[in-house]
Parts: sequence; structure tokens; C-alpha cells
Amino acid sequence: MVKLIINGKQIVADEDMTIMEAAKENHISIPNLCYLEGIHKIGSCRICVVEVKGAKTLQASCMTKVSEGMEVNTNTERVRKARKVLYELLLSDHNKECLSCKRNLNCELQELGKTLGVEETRFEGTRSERTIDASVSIVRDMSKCVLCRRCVTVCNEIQGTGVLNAQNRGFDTVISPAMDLPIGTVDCAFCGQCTVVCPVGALKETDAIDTVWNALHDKSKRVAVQVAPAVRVAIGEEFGCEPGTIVTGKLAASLHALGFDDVFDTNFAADLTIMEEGTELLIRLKNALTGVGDVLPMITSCSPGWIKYIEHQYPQKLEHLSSCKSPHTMLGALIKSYYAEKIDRSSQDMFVVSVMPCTAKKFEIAREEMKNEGVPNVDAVLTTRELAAMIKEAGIDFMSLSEEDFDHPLGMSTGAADIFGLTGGVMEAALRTVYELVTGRELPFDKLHVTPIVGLDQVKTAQIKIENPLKAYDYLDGITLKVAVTSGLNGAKLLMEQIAKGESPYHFIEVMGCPGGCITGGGQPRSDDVDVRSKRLQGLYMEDEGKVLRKSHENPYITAIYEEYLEYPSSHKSHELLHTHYVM
Ligand code: HC1
Ligand code: SF4
Repeated sequence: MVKLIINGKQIVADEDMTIMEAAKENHISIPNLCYLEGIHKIGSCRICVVEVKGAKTLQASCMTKVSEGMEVNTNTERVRKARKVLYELLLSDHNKECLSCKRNLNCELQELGKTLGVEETRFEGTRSERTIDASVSIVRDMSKCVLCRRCVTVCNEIQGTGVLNAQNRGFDTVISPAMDLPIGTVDCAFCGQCTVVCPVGALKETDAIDTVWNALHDKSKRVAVQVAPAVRVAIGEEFGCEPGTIVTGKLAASLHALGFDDVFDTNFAADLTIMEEGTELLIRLKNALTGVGDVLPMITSCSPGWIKYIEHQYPQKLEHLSSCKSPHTMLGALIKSYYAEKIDRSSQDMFVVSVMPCTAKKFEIAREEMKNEGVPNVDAVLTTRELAAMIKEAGIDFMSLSEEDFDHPLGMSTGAADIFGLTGGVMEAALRTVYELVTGRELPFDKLHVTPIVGLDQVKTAQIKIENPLKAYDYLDGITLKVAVTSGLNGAKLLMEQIAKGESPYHFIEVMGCPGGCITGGGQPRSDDVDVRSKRLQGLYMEDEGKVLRKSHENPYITAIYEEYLEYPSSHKSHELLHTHYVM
């Protein structure tokens, strides 16, 4: 620990802290732009400069460590003038079409200008001319980029994809893929993590709002919507709630109020996924253990950012992926077949919208693998942020809505489906069902939570011994099932390297493309709460624990759809509609 003085007040701080961190801990806020708590220490914007006694120049407080006896001033005339000049220089090369910018009133640059008290922009220099680079998931508008490099940090250090970097030098510096190639043509996973940290309107999701309004206004269409698990613990933040607040009932009500004909729940299909993926795991295990041979470990396939990553980085390992489509494309396929038949409409009449925490889902729905007879399973994906924008545009007072249920028959789900939205959740949901089907007994963990795979660690593992299985599963007797869970593409890389070297000890692996799982997907509300991930995680566990039915195989609507339509898990019909194959 060291003693230092900030703004005349003596404080004690850990010697590894920066001035910015020590000040924050003592309730002194230092303005900043490029800083990312816990991650980013580049010091590119210099807005956080402070005076340190004895130093000739102003120091970037996010980069300068505290030391014994240090005297710091965060608010002198010199500091305030310097910050304003730095800010005005940023504005001199910034596209200031603020009123028509998606980030208007939700822009960290605007907010900073207010904090610094900037009322004029004195410098109008040469402006760098930048064109817009739009892909199916992500749009880059570099005329708005302030070169803070937050996106570079998450893309390289958190996701390990290395797509975005600073190219060129000085005034010509631009943040882009190598050789300024369009983002849709490089190894971008479309995870959207860069869009979450961008402080301005330079990186954002590709807009689907107009497409969805058009569908809602088209009388010839029957428009069904579905909502991903992670949306229900995050969208409330857009309306003033604490992160992790469960707003499922209001969410369903807002979708009815927007005019969707059917308001279904992706969670129903998450339960269905467990039936299909659990069965696939048992088939693969049987083949592997009885000498027929099969590919293990099996890896989950519901995260499209992860699918894109494995296709780019490990194309020779695609046979490890489960053949299951992701839950929302499974549900889209059922809406356009099973449900359309029930209400006597053709699949072409149906328009399916998915509300997702994810930007990569916009890419996923355009894939050939997610079509049946040339018809896409899902027609449009809105991010959580986009749905909130539509609710506001429609003048719906979200917080005053009474709670409503999702519609049947594709709206009921168990607690197992809720936890799909957090890291470890798909695995836990699968184990709840597979263990019970195999042994006839409930999974032996307190509250059904597989403790070793709960939490936000990058890689988590668990071992579960199968003893005295039911007769049909004799081949599993005495087997210790080994599983691993990871989230974020850097974690995926660790587990894939083991597989590539033939050293993976696991039977089943869950990979989610974003750190923490879908709760922190690239389409979720931006938050400055450092505990946002754990709060949303707790929210989903609470939603799960609050349900009477917490295992996918207990969902009565799942039993009914197999009886009425799909026959049994992994049937011919299921394969036709709910499974796919990824090939090199
Ligand atoms: Fe996800 Fe999934 S959990 S991928 O994270 O398998 O996006 O929430 O909808 O499809 O169910 C995302 C979340 C989501 C799918 C499900
Ligand atoms: Fe990098 Fe993900 Fe952004 Fe692509 S979407 S540039 S992989 S952070």
C-alpha cells in the first residue's frame, strides 16, 4: 500500500493501482474516453490527464501508477484547459451529424463534452473522408471514429480474433481490418463486442428495424416474434432498471402491443434443443464406446459467432459440432411448418422475427444451412437494443405495462431454457436431462446447479460418474462423463488447440462466442456497471429457480410436439427441420 495526496486529501491505495483507479475508489471522478475498466490501458485519448507534482508534463491518469508521497491534482486550470483542447481536437475530425446518429443522447463523446463544459468548437481542420462499410451484422462508419481503440482491445485481447487494428499513421490512422478490407470479407466472427464498447456511433449493428416495421404493416403477412433467453434480464436497462432485472412479462406485453401476431419464446426451442442435442450426445457416446466409432468431444452449435470462428480457424474440425441448429432457427423452422399448418397458412405467409442479444444472429439467418426448401427459418433479427428503440418509437411506456404470457403452443419453457443465456447454462440444462434419462435419477447437485461450471471463469470443467444406468444405457455404466465450458473466443481457442493436438479429455464441450455467454452478447444494452455480467447471470439463475419445471424433458408442450409432429428426438422429421451440417 502507498500513501498519496489527491486534490489535497491524503489517501491510501494499492501500489498496483493507477491514479485513475485510486481516485475512483475515493469517489473522485476523472473524465475519460478510451478507458475500459479492468481491460484497457492504452492511454490514447489523453482526456484523463492530471497534474502530478514534480512532473513537467500532464500525466494520463489511466496509465500512471500511484507511488508513495505522490501529489496529484485532477482539477487545476491547466488540466481543465488541456482537456478542452483535446476534446475540441477530437471534434475537429468528427462527423458531427449528431441529431441523426443512432447514438444521439447515448453517446459518450456528447456526454464528455457536457462534463468538460465545452461550448464551442474552435478548430475546423481537414476532415478525413471515410466511407461506410456495411456487412450483414456490423456497420463501420469511420467518419465517427475517435480512435480510442477500445474495439481494437476487445477484438484482440478478449476475443483473440485480431480483426480490427490501427492502420496507417498520424492523420491517416484508421481503425479497420488489414488493408482496409470490408469487415464482411475477413475473419470477423460478427460477435459485436466491438459495437458494445464503441463510445460513439462508429460501430453498430446492421439495422433491421425498418424491415420489421414493414412486415408489421404488411397485411398479407402473419408476423411471429420470439425472444432469446438473455434478453429478459437486460432489456429493462433501456428503461431504467438495474442490470439483471427480470422483465419477461413486460417484454411479452410490449411485443403484443407492437402488433406482432404471435409472441413466442426462443426458450421453448431451447428445451427442444436439449432433447435433440442430448440424444445426439448419447448416440455419439454409444458409437464411440461400442466400437462403431464417432467424433468426440461433441461441441455445442448454438452460438453463431463461435460457428463463424471455428469455420475460419479450425475448418478441419467441423465434425465436432453438434448437428443441431440454434434454438431460434429451430423455432423459426417450426413456426413455418408445424404452426403454419395448424393455423392453415403457408410457410411463405409467415414472417419470423427473432429478438436476440447477438449481432452474429443477423448473419446466421442468412446462411443456407438455416433454410428449408430455400425458405429462411427466420426473416429478421433485432438486437435487444433495436427492440428497445422500437418500443420507444411506438410510444409504449414499457415500465407501466402489465405482465403478459407468451403465446401457445410455442411459448412455454422450463428453467433449463432460461440458463441457456449464460455461460455453462446449455451444459447444465443438457446434464439435467441426459443424466436423468440415463439413470432414472435427478442430477445430484444442490438446486440442480452443476457447481463446477457455474460462474464467469474463462474455462470451467466438470466430471460426472454414471453408475447403475437404466438397462438401455448399460454401455455407459462406470463412465465418468467429462465436460468443459468456455465463453469468449479466446477460451474457445484454448479448448480447440487441445482437440487439434488430439489431447482433449472431454466428451462434451459448450462454447459461447461472447465472454459470459449471451447475457453479454454484442446486441445487449451498453452498460457502465462493472458488475453487469454477474447481475444478468444472477437474474437468469433466479428466473430458472422460480420455475416449477426446471428440466427440458418435463415441458408438456415439448412432449406434445413430439407426439403430434416430430415423433421422437432425432427422428427423420427432426433432422429435416431442426438439424444441419457445417462443411468446409
Ligand atoms: Fe443465445 Fe441461444 S442462448 S445462442 O446465447 O442457444 O443469442 O440468449 O437465443 O438461438 O435459446 C443468443 C441467448 C439464444 C439461440 C437460445
Ligand atoms: Fe472483432 Fe467481434 Fe468486432 Fe468482428 S465483431 S471486429 S470479431 S470484436
